[in-house]
Amino acid sequence: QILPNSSEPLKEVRVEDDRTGLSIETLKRAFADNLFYIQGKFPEIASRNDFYMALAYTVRDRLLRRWLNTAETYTRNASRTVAYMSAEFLMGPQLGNNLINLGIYDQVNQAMKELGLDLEELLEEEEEPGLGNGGLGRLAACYLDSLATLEIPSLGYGIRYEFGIFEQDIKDGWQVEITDKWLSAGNPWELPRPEWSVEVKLGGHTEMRADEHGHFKVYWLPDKIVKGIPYDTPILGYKTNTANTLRLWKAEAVESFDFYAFDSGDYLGAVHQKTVSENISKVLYPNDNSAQGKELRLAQQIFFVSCSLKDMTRIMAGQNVPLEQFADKFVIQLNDTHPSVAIPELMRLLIDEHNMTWDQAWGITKKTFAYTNHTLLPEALERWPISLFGRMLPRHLEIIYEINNRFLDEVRMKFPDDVDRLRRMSLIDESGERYVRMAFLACVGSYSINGVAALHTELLQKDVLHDFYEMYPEKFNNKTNGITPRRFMVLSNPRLCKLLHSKIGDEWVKNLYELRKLEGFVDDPEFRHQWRQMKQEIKQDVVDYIKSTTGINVNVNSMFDIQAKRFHEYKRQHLNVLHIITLYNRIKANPNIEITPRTFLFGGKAAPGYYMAKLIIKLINSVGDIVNRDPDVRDRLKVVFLKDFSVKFAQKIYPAAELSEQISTAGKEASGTGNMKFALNGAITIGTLDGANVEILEEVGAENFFLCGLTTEEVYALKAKGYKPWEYYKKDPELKLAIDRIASGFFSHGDPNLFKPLVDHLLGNDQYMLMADYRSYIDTQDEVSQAYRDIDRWTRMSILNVARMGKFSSDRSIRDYCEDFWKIQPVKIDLKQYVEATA
Ligand code: CR1
Repeated sequence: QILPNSSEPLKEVRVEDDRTGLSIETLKRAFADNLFYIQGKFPEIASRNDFYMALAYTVRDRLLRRWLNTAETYTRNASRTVAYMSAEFLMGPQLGNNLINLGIYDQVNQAMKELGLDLEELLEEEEEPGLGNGGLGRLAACYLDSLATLEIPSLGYGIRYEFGIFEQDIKDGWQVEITDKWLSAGNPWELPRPEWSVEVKLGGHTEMRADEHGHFKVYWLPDKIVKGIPYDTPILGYKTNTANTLRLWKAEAVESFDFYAFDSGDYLGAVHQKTVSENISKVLYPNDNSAQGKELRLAQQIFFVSCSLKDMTRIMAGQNVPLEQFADKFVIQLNDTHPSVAIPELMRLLIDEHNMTWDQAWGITKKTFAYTNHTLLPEALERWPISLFGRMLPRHLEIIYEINNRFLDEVRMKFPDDVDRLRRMSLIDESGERYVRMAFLACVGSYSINGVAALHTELLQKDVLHDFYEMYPEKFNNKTNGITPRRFMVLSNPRLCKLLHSKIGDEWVKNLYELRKLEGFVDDPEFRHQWRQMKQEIKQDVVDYIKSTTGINVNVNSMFDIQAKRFHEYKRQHLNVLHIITLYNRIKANPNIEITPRTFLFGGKAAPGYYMAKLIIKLINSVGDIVNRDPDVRDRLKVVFLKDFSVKFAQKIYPAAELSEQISTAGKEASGTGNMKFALNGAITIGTLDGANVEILEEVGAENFFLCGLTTEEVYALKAKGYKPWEYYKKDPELKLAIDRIASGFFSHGDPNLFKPLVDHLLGNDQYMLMADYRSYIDTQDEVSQAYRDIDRWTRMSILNVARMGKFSSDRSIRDYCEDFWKIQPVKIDLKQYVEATA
């Protein structure tokens, strides 16, 4: 209660139309106002960033009413809410997306034009928040967009990293990492909420003591306390009034440290403590699909999870919902195991701080959490050494032991006399150094466990989580990933949208299955012609971009063959390189050979500590240096590495793609989401039967997809029988020549050592079976080249890929989550008229 003694409600807020109006005149005035009063600049001395900021604030003003009305409605109704907990949110630039979702892109474009400014340039100016590594973080961002669009009450909870994913430069063909100072020019989209700060305990020890009633209780005496400050960003739905919240936590020192310094005179010591605290939210760990067993990483996890849970209890208190109803008020979705310490943390809060019994607390916890697994790779499954875990979270370790004891009793009851099963399923790995197995903790503490594509879920059940599937079959379910068509079509591919608009309207933006209507035009030669023309224009933009950034001349009539994703051996960018070398070798053997001209485009970052992935980047650049310069090639092949792949950059690239490379070893890519973005923009996939490729193939039809490689069963069978990569090399002359050229130093100025580790890997154990898949891949690529020469066939395939992508909207994914186990209904937001228009 803000005004406890007042019987009068607060007067309605009245602001002039400049804060809210959507007419071009009003937008211009508001822009000038923000430039003057927020940026403190007049046009003659304003930088491009000042103009960007002025526009961003103009747009933010127009979001605020929706945001506040949404919060007000949820508060009043105490609406059931999804809390999406994720260590990563790869949001991409906000301005363009907000213009699209507010439906004012064209007005703002016009307003800027009238002011002599170029909206495109201002959009370019935005530093995107790169608070994620790849698919997992971007999925979280797509889900927030769909949650808001579907009017589902939700909160995203994560970390406000001061430095996001590093910026990638390429020097002499090698990746070089530069810190990402995304906040340096200011972030107009966030609002700090210091009044909702919370404290998080770390370290120390626990003690049993009697409380005031003589009951024994556990007390945790930490040796460190850190403060979390929430920063809120509005997440507006597409053409709805719903604006949900992304709440990211920044770590700061608690004030007591300052007092301590004052008292003790240890000023430098206290300042040091301050730095230690602030370090927690300093930087995103730049690993994709591999666990980072570092103390600071665990500190990040408990930090944001504890802040978020306390925030949720604060929200409940504000809405007069008793804590007993936690699981009715919130469902917490764990985006992989990174937030899974939330399970013991909620137990601790309910038992130690709110005096519930174990059974009561466990009953609530088990009904609150749902866990999404994103990977089968063993190196990505998180486990924490007991010693480290216990040092930082002594109370949580006790709770995990107790959960484990009770859980193992349950296992014993269901599977009597099966000692090996107990060993396999224990939350504590005791095979060597002892570890806490976070995925198992997530399975035990959640009521739902889902994989991210049909094949992935099946493999989880058969393999990685098989024992848990036998124990709790009812918990398992599949939720195939999706992507938001707002960002990855409406915002990034205006040309395609215009063409779609002319034929099938715009319904597809909210209901992607509507794209099916395109099938009716596939036989219309005029439409196919327009389709090709559109693609050509987009490609020309990218040709110009490549020319201006790299100096490389790209043939706009060549096939744009793109692989853009994180660098990882299982994704096999080097298999793609073997194809490039094979084509090159064919040209060298016969310079007049008929060859379909191709431009090979690569984009993606490697984890800074992942040597082999960085070597593959170097290989691409080295092969490019030779191929691009060789006069025999006569510009029929071009290899371009596009540095610093990001969301912003991805938006430029997907629309230009004609062939999408999705060639991971079967059974390794949990889902993939880039595969969906490419196909939705009219690229045809060459891919293995892996992750969501399986479902894409199913949707678009085998005749519109280039399938290659071993299946998962074949991969397993071959491994079991004894895989000998060398044999493939010996038997296939094209493969042998390709490898030999790398090994001989042909691409490394005669140095045979540079790529030796890679060659040794491939001919040694070849964990990801490139040698086995090479021939199938090359033959399929030859079919691709053939198909590309048949312009009509290719265009039909492209149109049908777009037409049949309906399933892969993140709206469908989110609807599935809602109906299947979140059990949340949409809540309509009415826009309250705070404002009297004056214009
Ligand atoms: C998977 O590798 C999937 C995304 C999103 C990644 C990728 O195939 O599309 O998750 N997994 O579900 C991951 O980052 C830690 O695991």
